[in-house]
Amino acid sequence: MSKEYKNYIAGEWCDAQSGKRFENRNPADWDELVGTFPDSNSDDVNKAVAAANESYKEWSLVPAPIRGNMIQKAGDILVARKEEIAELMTREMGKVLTETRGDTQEGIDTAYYSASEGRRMFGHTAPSELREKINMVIRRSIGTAGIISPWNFPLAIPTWKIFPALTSGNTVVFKPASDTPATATVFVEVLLEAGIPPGVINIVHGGGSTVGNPIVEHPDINIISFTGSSAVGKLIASSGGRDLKRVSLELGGKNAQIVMDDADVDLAVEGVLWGAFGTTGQRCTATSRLIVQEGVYDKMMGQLIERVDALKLGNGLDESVDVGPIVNEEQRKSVHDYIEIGKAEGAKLSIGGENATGGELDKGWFYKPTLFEDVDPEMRIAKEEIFGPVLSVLKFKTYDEAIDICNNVDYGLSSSIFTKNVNHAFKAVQDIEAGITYVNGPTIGAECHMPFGGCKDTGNGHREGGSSAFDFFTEEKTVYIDFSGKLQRAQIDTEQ
Ligand code: UN1
Repeated sequence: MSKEYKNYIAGEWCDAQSGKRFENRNPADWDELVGTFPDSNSDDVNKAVAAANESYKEWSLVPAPIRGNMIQKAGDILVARKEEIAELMTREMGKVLTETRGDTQEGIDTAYYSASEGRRMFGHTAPSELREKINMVIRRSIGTAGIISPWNFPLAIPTWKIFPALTSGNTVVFKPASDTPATATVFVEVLLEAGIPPGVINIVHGGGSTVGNPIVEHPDINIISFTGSSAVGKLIASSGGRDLKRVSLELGGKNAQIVMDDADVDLAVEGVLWGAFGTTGQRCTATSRLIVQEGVYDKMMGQLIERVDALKLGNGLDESVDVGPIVNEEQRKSVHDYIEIGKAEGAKLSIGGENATGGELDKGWFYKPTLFEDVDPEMRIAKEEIFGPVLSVLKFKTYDEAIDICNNVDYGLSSSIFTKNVNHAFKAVQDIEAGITYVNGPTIGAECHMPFGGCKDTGNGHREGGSSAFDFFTEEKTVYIDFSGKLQRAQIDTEQ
C-alpha cells in the first residue's frame, strides 16, 4: 500500500535534490507505512520559489473568473475523489472517517465559494470631491504566497489558503505538515488536473526548520499564510515583519463552552462531547474548557462522564469508532505531560488520564478521553493549549464569573454558550473575547464562507474564510479617473 510520493516543483514531480526521504506512518497502526516523501531543504525551496515567481506575471493576468473556473473544476474533482481522499486522510492522521469526509467536504465548499469570488472580488467606488472625476478601488494580486499548513485538517486548511490565493492571482509554494503529506499531494494532483498551470502551484515536503524557514525567509515570497502554534507564529511574524511581508497567522486556542443553569443540559452534553473529543481534541477550535453553572453542575457531569466512558476508541476506518488516535508519539507524550501537570496542580482526574491500550489499540498512539474537575482558572490546564482529548471543567456561580473565567486566557479563537435566556446569549456575544462565538452549539463547526480566526495570541488580526481571505490575498489599488480635460488639484481646486 505504501507509495513513494514526490515534490512538485517547476512543473515536474521530483525528489528532494539531496535524495533524502522521510516516512509517514498510520497513527492507528504503526506497522502501516502510508508512504515515503522527499525530505527537502532550502535548495528545493529556492527552485520552487523561482518557478512560482517566473509563472506569476502570466497567471496574474488570467482573468479572475477564468481562474475561478479552474477552482470550480478542482471542486468537482474533489467531489469525485471524496471517499478516496477521506480514507487516505484517516490512514495518515487518524481521525474517524465521518470527520475526514467532513474535512474533504469543507475543501469542496471552499472550492465552490472561491470560484464564485472569482466573479466578485469587489472593490468599491466613491464620489470624488471634484467634478468630472471618478474614484474607485480595484484588487491586485500580490506575488508568490508561502503556504504552511497543519496536520489536523489536512485538506480543508490548505484549501482555505490555496484556493483564495490562486483565485486572486498569486502563485503558491506549499509546505504541508510532515504528518499529512499524502493528502496534500493528492490536493496538488487535483489542482493540476483542474488546469492550474505548472509553476503556479509547487509543493515542497519536509520539516519546519528545513523547508518552512527557508520559505518564510525567502526574499521573493511576498505573502505568508501559516496555521500552527503561537510560538512558531511569533517567529514567523518577526521574520516577515523585518522584510515587510504580509503574514496571516492562525494560531492556538483554549476554547470554552459555558453552560448556564437555564440551558438544555442534554444538548450541552452532546455539544461538549463533539467539541472536546471530535478529532481527538486536536483542533484549534476544540473545546478545552467546560464552564458550568453550579445549579446544573452535578446533572451535567453525571451525564458527561457516562458518555465519555462509552466513547469507542480505535482505527478511524472502522465506522463504529468514535475517537481515533493522537497523531504521533511525541504529541501523545505532550498530552500526557499535561495530565501530570493537572494532577500536580491539584485538579481532580475524573476519567481517563492514561494511554488507551489492549488489543488493536496497542498498535497506535491512543489516549483515553480525559476529564479534570475542580480546575482553578489559574491552573496551567485551564490556560494552556493541550491539543488532545482533555477537558478541564470549571464551576461558576454568576454570569459575570463565567465570562471572567472564559476570558482569563491568552487565546481568543472560539467560544460557546448554552442558554435559553436571550439576554445571556447576546450579552455573551458582546462580552467574550474571541473571534468566534456559538450560541447553543459547540466550539467547532466553522463554515467556509464565514470569517475564521481569533484575537489575542490566536493570530495577528487577519481572517481566513469567506471574502476575508480575499482581503488578505489581494492588495487594494485606488484609481482616480479625471475626465474633465483639465488639471484639477484635490483640496486646492475643490469647491469650498
Ligand atoms: C481547526 O480547528 O484547526 O470549525 C480548524 C471547525 C472546522 C475547522 C477547524 N471547520 O472545527
